Parts: sequence; structure tokens; C-alpha cells
Amino acid sequence: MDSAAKGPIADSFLRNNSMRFPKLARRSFLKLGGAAAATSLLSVNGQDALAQDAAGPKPPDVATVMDPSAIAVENWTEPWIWRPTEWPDQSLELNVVENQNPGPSPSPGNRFPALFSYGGTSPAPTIRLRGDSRLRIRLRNLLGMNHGVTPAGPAPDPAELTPPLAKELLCHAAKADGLPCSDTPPPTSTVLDHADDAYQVVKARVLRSYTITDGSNGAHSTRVTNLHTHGLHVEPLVNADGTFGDNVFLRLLPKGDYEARRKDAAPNPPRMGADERVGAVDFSYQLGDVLRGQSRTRKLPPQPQPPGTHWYHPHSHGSTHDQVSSGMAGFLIIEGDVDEAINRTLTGEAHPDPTEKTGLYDYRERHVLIQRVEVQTTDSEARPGPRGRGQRFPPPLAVNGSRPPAVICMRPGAVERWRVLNGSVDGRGFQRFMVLEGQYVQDEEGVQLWRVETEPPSPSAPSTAAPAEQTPKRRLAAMSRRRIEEAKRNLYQLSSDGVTLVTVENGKARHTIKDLSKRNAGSENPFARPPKQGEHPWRAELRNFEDCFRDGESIRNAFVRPNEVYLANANRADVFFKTPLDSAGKIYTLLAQEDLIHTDNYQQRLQRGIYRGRPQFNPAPIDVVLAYVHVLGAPVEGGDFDVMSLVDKLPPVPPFLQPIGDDELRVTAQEARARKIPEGSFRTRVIGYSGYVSADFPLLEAPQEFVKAHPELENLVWTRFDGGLVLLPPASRTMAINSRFDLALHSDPTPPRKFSHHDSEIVRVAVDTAEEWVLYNSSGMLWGHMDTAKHRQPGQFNGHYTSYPLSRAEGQARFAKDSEFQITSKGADHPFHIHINPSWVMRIEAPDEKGNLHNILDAPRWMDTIPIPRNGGRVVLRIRFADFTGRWVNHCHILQHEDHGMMQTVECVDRLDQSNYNPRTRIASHQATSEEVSAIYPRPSLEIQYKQNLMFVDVDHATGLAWPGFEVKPPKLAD
Ligand SMILES: [Cu+2]
Repeated sequence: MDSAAKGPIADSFLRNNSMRFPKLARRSFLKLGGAAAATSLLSVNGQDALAQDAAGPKPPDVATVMDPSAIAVENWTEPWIWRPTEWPDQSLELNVVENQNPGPSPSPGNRFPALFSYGGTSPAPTIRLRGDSRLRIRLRNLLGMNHGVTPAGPAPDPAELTPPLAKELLCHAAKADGLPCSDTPPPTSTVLDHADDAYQVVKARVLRSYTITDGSNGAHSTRVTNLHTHGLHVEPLVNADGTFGDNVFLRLLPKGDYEARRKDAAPNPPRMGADERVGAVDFSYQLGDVLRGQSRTRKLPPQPQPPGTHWYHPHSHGSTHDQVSSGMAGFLIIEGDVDEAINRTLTGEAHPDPTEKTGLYDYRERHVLIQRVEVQTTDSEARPGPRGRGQRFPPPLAVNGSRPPAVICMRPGAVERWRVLNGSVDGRGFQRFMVLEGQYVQDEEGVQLWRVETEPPSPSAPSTAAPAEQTPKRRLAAMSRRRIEEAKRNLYQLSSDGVTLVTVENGKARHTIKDLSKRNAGSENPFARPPKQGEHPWRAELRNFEDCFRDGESIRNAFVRPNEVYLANANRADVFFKTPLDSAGKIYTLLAQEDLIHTDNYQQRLQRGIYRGRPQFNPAPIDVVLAYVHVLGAPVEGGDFDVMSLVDKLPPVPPFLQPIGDDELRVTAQEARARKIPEGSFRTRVIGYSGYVSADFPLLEAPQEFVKAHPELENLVWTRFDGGLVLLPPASRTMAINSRFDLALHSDPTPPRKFSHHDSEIVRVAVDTAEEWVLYNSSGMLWGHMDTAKHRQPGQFNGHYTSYPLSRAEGQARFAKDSEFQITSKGADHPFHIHINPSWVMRIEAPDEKGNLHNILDAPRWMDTIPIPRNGGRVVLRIRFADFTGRWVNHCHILQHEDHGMMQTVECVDRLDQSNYNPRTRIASHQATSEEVSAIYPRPSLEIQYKQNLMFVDVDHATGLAWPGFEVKPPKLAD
């Protein structure tokens, strides 16, 4: 293979084609572009090319932009509400169905075709109930059967084959269709369209999806489902009456899978996994009596689950991404004392209709679902082609999804409570929710936010002019990040992940509300600085991005912004918005801004752009305009309401939400005897999240001895290419979790593990105890040479380069000297989610460019999904395993990571000798410096992180393997 197959050529092909083909095809063209574009080798003199680039983003046609003030009646709509009390003795019936017209986006910003839904409604019905009542749901799987295959044991990712293997695959596919084999890929055919054939070409062992009896790792069994109540504190497995609780091990099969198994097994009964059912299952969630263990000892009366904004969605390992991204998600609201206090103050009633404007301030609630999805499935079941049930992906949708933003009408002075849920599922789903004054729109490509401005009618126009000429002319003005900062308006935050904010004053916990205009007020966002004189905009963007990570102050100013709520995937926030009394006629925009500093994508894209002098395939930031507020009518009767006055009306913090103090972590005398550990020490645990998606895989050489010893793994784990022996990125990615990551105990930790029903190495906690957990994220950036002619890398293919773990500062300094040295692999912030019990989060620590950690959490708070910053970032939290025994999970809420194995069983046991925490004499605190915390919980080195990211063990009997089968070592960078 000559150098024509290398990255720049493929990128050029991709750039030329990227707007004509659906997003889904783009990555595949990256693999196939070599042959097609071999004649157009560009000069890669970044500087010169960059200077020639002049064209900025084009605004959309102003005539196509809607005018919210022209809409007479509010058109904001929400799913219908199910209240168990209104339907005594009935279950909410959720029928999982194939959507008749997959394609129309289920929610703003969702580019993913809606394959499935609960009865055709996306988002799903909103459930509202009190914290001491029972919710019953009947879930019915009406989907068709799973026809596809899943690799078992070693197999490469079909999307990341070397060019010769990719060509062989397309030939194979062409022959199967009776077509001649050609060097030019057909325009609609991509490697991923033939994922199943790929396993034949490389001779991987595969399982037919319908035969799989428990969740193995990788996207598979797209038509198996179950249900998770995200945020509920309920029975995790099975209730005494046989109904299910919040059980995500359950696999509810479609009837077709069962029938196929029956045919295979006839005359014997078909094989069913222990957690499998077919057709329909009943769930019953009995809320209330939280802390029952402590109720006994402390004689507390039964406690309801505290009120809050939660949600439900499917959670079947292997299909979670495909189903949730289809729009299968609904709000699950627990109502209680907090709501009554707020409602009474604002409306005079404890239980007004939450969706009707009530009282002197037109007070009401809204359920705001953000779902921004960009990535594609890897399960052939959900893809087009012969086995994909004829479903075709639609052409690229407009950035805002298939429907224009809704218009909310409010009177001046009105107060509303918005329950905001980030239902995004992918690695670029991190969002900042804000309200901007004015109307904002996006262009088709989502590159730029534009403000709609009106030019007043010209005073010289004669008064007899036609009415059309008298209406104000609209024009679009490009918005810089700084102007967006200036346009943000006041928000007041009531809760985080559904839990009403708790603050500690003079040693006493109380509920509170945060005036977000005061948070880090007056600070300068490094990311929003204007370009310097004569500076190219891309260089300014890159400098600003780098500035965000300079030191602790920069990190704080970039991550902690006034008047916005940062939401990782699955996070919720309840906020109050009030229109000013003098705002009649104004328009406000509800914006979910893609958070760019929570991934390395944008920085890599800018580096590639500067190097090659043209924009790159890696998509631009995609912000989602959720809705507009049009203020009209007379001011509300109540006048100017002081939102912060609600603080004094909030009820006391219940025992369930009391902060977890140091003493609760202490090992009791009884436990000390049972575990033979020191009494009075603290229960602690360190867990590592690590891994890369296939596109971010570095070029890894397979050692000669390994190749010699394992010829049977050719084209499955390693392959020959371009004079090198290279590793192929594995089909199930390297995403995994390590529960033996306490470096004080194991200085050279064993590889992390993927999820398995059968793994004995799981987290075991004792019921009615609390533990301190430290989470490290090893997924991190790698750097390398892009100029493969100057820096020969035998076996280099697609986007895989020899890559070095360097600090951000060192990598950036090298890039500044010569832009061919760049980020070659991107890390990911992993949103850690644990079921059943919320976490008292004390620290979220992001590394600066030198690797020093800085806590970005202003004060401890309750959360259930916590992003662990990449590049060795850290989270410190405490969990009270209040009362339920049984099994549940912790996992990454980037749902493809979860489907690929970034999930782990947590078992809560009632025998003290069975817990497996590590006792410690010292623990962390919110006030401690990061260095002090590191002294207690040692940090992984770059070398340990590198190894954790590129090795894993999967003990599943179906997909199991230890990858790659030898110890990887980071390469050394020659100076
Ligand atoms: Cu993740």
C-alpha cells in the first residue's frame, strides 16, 4: 500500500463527500477513500493553506426563519401524564413497537432515526406519583425477532478494518449481490452496511442474536428490552409477589426470538436464560419507607422517597443505546412536600394542575427533554440491508431535528418551573442549558448560532407604502461565544438529578435554591475571548480551548459559568425562570449548547483544520434550540416575585438526604470482627473507568512472539499490513471498569473487566452501611505524528497512528512547534451512574494541562450520574446503601460504552463478612486540596492509564476474551 491510503487523502475524500451522504456513511468512507481519491494528494502546508481560508459559515435564509411572535397560541406540547391514583388497580401499559416510519426525529436535536417507541409516543408518557405510593407497569415487547449475529470471542470492529480487509469485505458483499468486485465503493454501500459479512471475511466465530441468553458485550439484540426507573429508590430485583422491581438484568425477548429458539430445540423446550422472559412482564415499584434499616434502630416513622425529577428508559445490555436514542424515554416525577411548599407560595394551592398556569404568577411546570444524538449503531439489526428489515436511514435532518422549536407564551412577571432532563446518549451529549434574551437560530450545518435582529422601517419611507414594506426587516447576526455569554438571563436552580439542593450551614443541612446569576459572577470565560488582531479564528478558538485548562482558576472559569446548568447524559435539573415585568414583546430562547470542553473532539478538529488548512470531518458543535418564550399580555397580578424567597418555605431535609458524614463510614466492632480489619477505620473503594472507542484506537504493533504463538488470531486480533504486524481494534471496544484500582493496594493493577452476568469479581457492599468511593477515569488523549512520510509508522491505517501518552501541556507545545504533531486518540468524560441509591458527591476534579487536579464542585451535592473527567480526572463520592439487598449496576451513561461492557454489578449483601471494601485510616473531604486527596488515594500514572485503556478481560461465556493477550507498553517518543 502506498502513502495514498493514509489519513489526509481519506480525509479529503471524506470532506468532499461528507455533505452529500448521510452522517452514518461518513466514517466508512474514511476507510474506503484511499483508492477513490488517490490522485488528489494535497500539500499539507498548514500555515499557507490556513491563510487562504476566508469563507465563514453561511447564515440560513432569513425568510425561512420562523417568527415566534407571529404564533398566536402557545404550541408547546408534552406527553400525557399517567397518575397511578387516577387509574386504581390498573397498570400503565407500555408496548414496545417498531415505528412505522423510522426516521422522523423524536426530539429536538436527535439525528438518529426513531426505530422503536412505547406505543408510538416519543417522548414516552410522563408518570407522576407521590413518594409513598405504588407504580405498576406492564411492559410488552411487540418487536420483531433479532436476525443478526454477534461476534463471540476475538473479532475486529467491522468499521475499523485495514484497507485490504475492507476491500475484501466489499468484494464479498458485491459477490453476494451478484455484482462484480470493484475498486470503487458503490455510493450507498459502506463497510458498516455489511457488518455481518465482515465476520465471515475474517472468519470470526459468531452467535445468532436470538440465541443469546444473557447480555454479552457489544451492540446486539436490539429487539430485546426491559425497563429502568432512573432515580427511584426501589426493590432492585423481584418483589415478593413475583413482579419485577428495577431489574436491568431482565431480558424481555420478542416473541420471534422465542419461536426461533423453540424451532431450533424441538422437540425439547427452548433454552431460556435465568433472567429471560418473553412477551410481557409486570413491574411493580413500591415507593416509600426509605431507610427502613435505620427506621428500626432509630424508631423513625416510615419515610417517603423525597420528591424529584427522574425518568425511565430501557436498559437491556446490548440494546440500550439503540432503544433510548430512538426516543424511548419518559419523565418519572415524584411529588411531595417540596412541591407543595412551592405550589402554595406561588398559586395558593398545594396541588394545582402542574401543566396549567395557576395563581397570581401564572405559575406552571414544564418537562423539557433534551436529546441530542449523533452516533450510529453497530448492531446490524438496526441498520439497513437485507437483515435490517428494509429500514433505510433518512437523509441528514436539519440540525434541530424534524420539528421547529415550540413557542411558549408567558406574561410579564410569570414564573415557571422547568424540569430539564438531558436524555442524550452519546459521547457528545454533554449540554449546557441556558435561556438567552432574543431569538436565536442555527444554520443547516450547526456551525454557528445566529441572532434574529430587526431593522426598524426606514423613516424616509412614505406612509403610503404597501404594508409589506412597513413591517420591520429581519436579518441574522452571527453570535460569538462572548455575545452568548452576555445574552444569558437569570435562572434559579432548585434541584440536581431530582434531589432538591442541600446545603450545610453551621453543621445543619437545609434545602436551598441557587441564584445562578451569582455563581462565579463577573468571571471571564477563557473559551469566549475574542480573537487577537489578525488572528485566524481557528487559531483563536484553539488558544481559547487550551486556555480553559491552563490552571485551577482557568478550569473554574471555563467549567463553572453563571446562569447555565451543565448536564451530562442523564442529568436532570429543575430551574425557575421568570420573565421581567418590563419584558412584554420580548423573545427568549431555550438553548442546549453542546459542551465542548468535556471532550477532546473540538480541539482535535481545530488541530486537523489548522494543519491541513480546511475544515475537518469531525462535526462542528451542535447546539439545540429547544423552544422560544414569547412574552405577551398584561403583567401578572402578583407583581415581581422574589424567587429566592422560596428558600424559607422549603421543608426540612429528610434523614434520607442528610449528608453522609465521616462517622457513617466507620467500620463497626461487629464488622471489624467479621472482616478481620481495624475497628474505626473507614470503608473506601477505588474504581477505574477506562477504554477507547475504535475510531480512537492508536496504532499498536503485535509482538513477533505473540503472532508466532497465535497464528489462529490472524485477522481477528492482529493482521499484516504495510510491512507491519498491527492490532485490529476489537469489536467490543476496550471500554471496561476496574474494581481493583486502589493503587495503595495494587501498584500495577490488573486489566479492567467488561460486564458479565457471571463475573465473580464484583462490588459487594453491606446493607445499611455507607462507603466513600473514588472514581478515576483513565481514558485520555494520546499524541502522535500525522506526517507519516516523515515519521514512518509501519502498518499505519485509517485514523490509527503511533500514539504517545503525554501531558496536555507537552502535546500542545509540540503542536505549536510543528502542527503535524497532534492529538491522535481522544479520551472521554464518562458519566458514572449507579442505580437504586443517590450519591453524596464531594469532588469532581478535572486535570489542568500539567495534570494537576482541580475540584470544580462548589459544594457537595446529591447526584446519581456524575461525569468523571478524562485524562486521569477523579470523582469522590459517598453512598449510603440504605435498605435494599440484591444486585444492581454502576455503568457509563454514554450508552454505547455501556452496551460494550462499561458496566459492573454491585451486590448489596446482609452479611458483613461478604463486603469487599478497603478499610483506610484516612478519607477525603470537600475542603482538602487535590494533593491531599491524592496522598490518600494514589493517582494512576500515564503509563498505568495507557495500559488500562488498551487491555481488558471479558469473562462472559459467549463473548469472552482477554484482549489483546499480551501486555501493551506505551511507545517512547524520540525527541
Ligand atoms: Cu463512557
